[in-house]
Amino acid sequence: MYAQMVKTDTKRVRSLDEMEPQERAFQERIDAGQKIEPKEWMPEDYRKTLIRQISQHAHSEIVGQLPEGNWISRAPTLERKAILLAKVQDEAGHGLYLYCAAETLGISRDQMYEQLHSGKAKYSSIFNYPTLSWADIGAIGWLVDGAAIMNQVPLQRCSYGPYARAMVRICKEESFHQRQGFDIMTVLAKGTPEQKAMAQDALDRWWWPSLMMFGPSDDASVHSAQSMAWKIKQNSNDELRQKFVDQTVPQAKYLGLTVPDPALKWNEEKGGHDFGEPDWNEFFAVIAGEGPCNRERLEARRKAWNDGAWFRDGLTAHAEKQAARRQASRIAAE
Ligand code: FAQ
Repeated sequence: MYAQMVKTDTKRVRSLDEMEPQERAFQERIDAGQKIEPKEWMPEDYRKTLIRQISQHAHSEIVGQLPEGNWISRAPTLERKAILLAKVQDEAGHGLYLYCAAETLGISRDQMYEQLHSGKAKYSSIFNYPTLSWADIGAIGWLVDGAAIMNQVPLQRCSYGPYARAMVRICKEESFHQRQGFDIMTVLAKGTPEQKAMAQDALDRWWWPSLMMFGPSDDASVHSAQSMAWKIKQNSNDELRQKFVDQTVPQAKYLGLTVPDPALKWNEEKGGHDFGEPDWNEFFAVIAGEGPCNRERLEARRKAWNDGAWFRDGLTAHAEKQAARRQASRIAAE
């Protein structure tokens, strides 16, 4: 049923023989593992695909600050507060590197913000779920940053240079985030029965949305085939989801928590876990704006933008004054 809810304009990936000479030369560079840099020729669809993915990724980092920001003032100790504050600041930094990478493709930051605030641009579905308890902060670090790393490590080898290079630092920081989340979960899971129940409840609520972060299943993924041919993506959505499940299930076992999936079972033959299907109707509803917190998240971003208008105006006025001063001293010197 969910397959009917995705766009069906999946383009067939063309072979080298079907391409014009310039495009063929471009594809051969990609096939040879060369990086593409901003000023070089690229097919228009390659540029558009990168702008779409990088800007969605940047928006996810920025909107992703909101669920955790909710707990900065309520973290249980001063140390936890300082760690969480640093993590949320890192996410802001990731958003900024990624906006810079997207700008090298010819879109302005104002255009990207406009797309986010108008609801035209997507951001990761995961950030439309609420953070109801302190254990949710542990679950986000462990599962959400864990899924982000699984998806982003291969992006360090993306064919577009600025995106690949931005991902190197981002992945290092995400790794610290994942460990801090697992540390919170460890303390709770090994704590009192109430703390353990809180950790289990967080796992129950974040497990399926975390699996959805990898995108629709391969047969419903509109962009995967072309993005993989261009080496923007190195792996399909289902491959990464499988790797994430295989990595995370032993961690849940170590914590003494139960993954909320009755179909979860080790499959000796394939050397990986079999697991249940995420609720794709829920996924498509969330990315269409109907998740539990979509409205609240967008409202918070629009408010931050509007509240910052006086500061942007001040910066522009200052830059204009300085330019006028430079111009006046140039004229005086002539
Ligand atoms: N949520 O054909 P595909 C983080 C859309 S960062 C929303 O498979 P594609 C750090 C997709 O855009 C998390 N929309 O698409 C952090 C497309 O729609 P469109 C973000 C989704 O691009 C941690 C349509 O569905 N990471 O967590 C989602 O080949 C903690 C069809 O899908 C990235 O963005 C989704 N989950 O593959 C921060 C990584 N999945 O554009 C704070 C880079 C799919 O045609 C706290 N992005 N869609 O309207 C990617 O790797 C890819 O873009 C995928 C989707 C894998 C997300």
